[in-house]
Amino acid sequence: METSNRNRIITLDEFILKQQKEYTSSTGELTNLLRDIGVAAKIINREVNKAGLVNILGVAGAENESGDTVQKLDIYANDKLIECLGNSGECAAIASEELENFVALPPVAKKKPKYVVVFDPLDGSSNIDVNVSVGTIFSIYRRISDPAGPITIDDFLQPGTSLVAAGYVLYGTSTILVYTTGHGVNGFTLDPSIGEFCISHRDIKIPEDGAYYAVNQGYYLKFDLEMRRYIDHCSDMNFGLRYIGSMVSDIHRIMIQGGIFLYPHTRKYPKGKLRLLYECNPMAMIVEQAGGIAITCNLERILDLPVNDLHQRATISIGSPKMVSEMKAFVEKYSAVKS
Ligand code: P6P
Repeated sequence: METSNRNRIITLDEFILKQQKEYTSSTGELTNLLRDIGVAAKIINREVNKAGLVNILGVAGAENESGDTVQKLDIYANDKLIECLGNSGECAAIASEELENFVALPPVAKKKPKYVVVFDPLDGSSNIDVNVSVGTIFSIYRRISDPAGPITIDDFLQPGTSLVAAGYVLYGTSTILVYTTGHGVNGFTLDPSIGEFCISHRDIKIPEDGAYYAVNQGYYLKFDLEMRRYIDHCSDMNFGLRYIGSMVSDIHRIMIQGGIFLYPHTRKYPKGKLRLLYECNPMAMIVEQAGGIAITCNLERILDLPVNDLHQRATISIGSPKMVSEMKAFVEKYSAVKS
């Protein structure tokens, strides 16, 4: 009896290789890089799942470049990503939300790496000690500096439109890796019994509309008029407020169920809290590839924003096209009134 091909296990590695063959331009380096990230995700997942049992809970004491208190698991995830990205020799350098500056990786014999990788190793890490989902966010640029010379900061200060790939790993009720190389978005769920990420969400398309909004309601009175009026609209429409304080978790829910995620500017974060390089750009590429919209609260497209600093912040409104368009209408109406 012929088994249905559609239901057979397709691992992340097999899928990446298949995608490589479909795009003649790729010569295997990106495949190796994505595989390195998959290995790091499995290792981080193992530690996240037992964080309560070993002495990696709690705060490491330091503050990272963004002023967030660093959790021990942040550091572990950061170090594992760097270690795994050094395996195939396809990554020339990394920039991490946990580190002040970029780090060039040691060369691997005969390799001339043409990519740099940017990551937030454990986003939402304040949730670790209370057993709420956290995530890893990664994105990949081609290096633009002279291949014969050293990596420069310009290799990282590229707009989101230059991204080659972006993805996230959500360490939740199950562990899922979602990524895009610009040809749609696919999700792979980790099967611990075989230690493989297996395809579970093919060609993800974000719902056109939604009934959930994600914003830190506690800052309502600190938002500008137009954002308060849009949030009032969400409440008038009886939309559900879902906010986990972990961007990967909030965005993944929106990718599946539809909705909008907002982080406007506040007095504490006049330029917005979220980091353009480590959080906003990768999430914007993924959401746009799934048919959604990602703009700032001043209505600029996230992926078009010039990147001037590794730890640059941005405001963000991202999610279902219909909801982001409605938010846009409120900004156009009320910010005009305000000015
Ligand atoms: P707030 C986590 O620190 C993070 O960078 C995102 O994952 C999350 O969406 C946001 O900040 C939460 O910020 O100010 O609402 O606690």
